[in-house]
Amino acid sequence: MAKNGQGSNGTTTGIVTKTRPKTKKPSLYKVLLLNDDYTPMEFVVHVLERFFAKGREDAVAIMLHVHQKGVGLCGVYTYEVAETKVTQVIDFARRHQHPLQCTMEKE
Ligand code: TYC
Repeated sequence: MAKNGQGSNGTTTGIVTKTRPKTKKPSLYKVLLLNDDYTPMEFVVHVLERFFAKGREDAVAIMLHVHQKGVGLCGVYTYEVAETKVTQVIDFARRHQHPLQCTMEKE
């Protein structure tokens, strides 16, 4: 933004007072998969490929991590995207009668 005034010889003078626009970085949320004793390993791998765009190798590694440690990171997203992923995974598992659970937490 510039505050301009007329110079005596017809020129326009001004002070440049441009400020950066106010942008806020959105908070990010981790989407986590939880282990259970019943959901088949292959189903979990499929979920990671389908909803988290993981390749086969990454999907298998994440699934095994969850199987061994109890919880694992699927991805980091803005609030609404994370919430949608959690809902989609739980719905998909329910429809296939698996108890697979998915949750999100602020990063
Ligand atoms: N523990 C399951 C089994 O032995 C496999 C599994 C892995 C389940 C990851 C859920 O998020 C999960 N069949």
